[in-house]
Amino acid sequence: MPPYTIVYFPVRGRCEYIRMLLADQGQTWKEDVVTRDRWMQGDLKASCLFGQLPKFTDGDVTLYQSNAILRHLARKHGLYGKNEMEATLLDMANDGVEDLRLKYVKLIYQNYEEGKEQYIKELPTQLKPFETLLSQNQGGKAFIVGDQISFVDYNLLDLLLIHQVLAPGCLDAFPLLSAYVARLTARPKLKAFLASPQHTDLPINGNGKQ
Ligand code: GTS
Repeated sequence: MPPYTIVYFPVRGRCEYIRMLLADQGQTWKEDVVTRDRWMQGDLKASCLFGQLPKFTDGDVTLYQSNAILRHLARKHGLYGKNEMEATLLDMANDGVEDLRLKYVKLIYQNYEEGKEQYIKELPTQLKPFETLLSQNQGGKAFIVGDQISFVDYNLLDLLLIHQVLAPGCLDAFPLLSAYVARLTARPKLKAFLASPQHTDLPINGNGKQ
């Protein structure tokens, strides 16, 4: 029995970076898929701390908030940098990822038709900080921070992959980010996960927009 369970809607959404971390770290987990009908019954929502999914269980521990789940797993699996300074830089980078993810979610769920063109126009400005961060760490040849993979790498990789679907070619002007995506997605366990039906069969978002 795997110790981990992900309780979430049948989408990649805010769980795909958690799944990527688990898969790449050789962990197994159980999926408790919540259909729209089940969610609409209301009792599960009422039982969730913030009234939202994902919910994540690790043995007896129940967690909410995808970034907190990611950080919990990072602490458990040694993915939070080698020292305090690296952990601080990882927190900064993860907040940057979350800022752009929130903009993306707003576009997808609230403003897709009207906002997409402008969003894509402004995307280079949004992506540039990550190219800069990479360039400051071993010339961009390693991870987002330090010389070992961290929770932020999974979060950033997911963010970049979903933006490549929204705006194919959006990384073309960013050689370090492009190479970073190629490098990470070639990691054997991650590559296998990304090619598996567990990933490919799930829509990115809950409303069919991507
Ligand atoms: N900050 C939360 C996190 O990171 O976990 C946001 C969670 C969230 O927005 N959940 C949405 C939800 O539960 C689903 S999704 O946007 O992640 O796909 N929506 C249903 C509801 O009733 O609010």
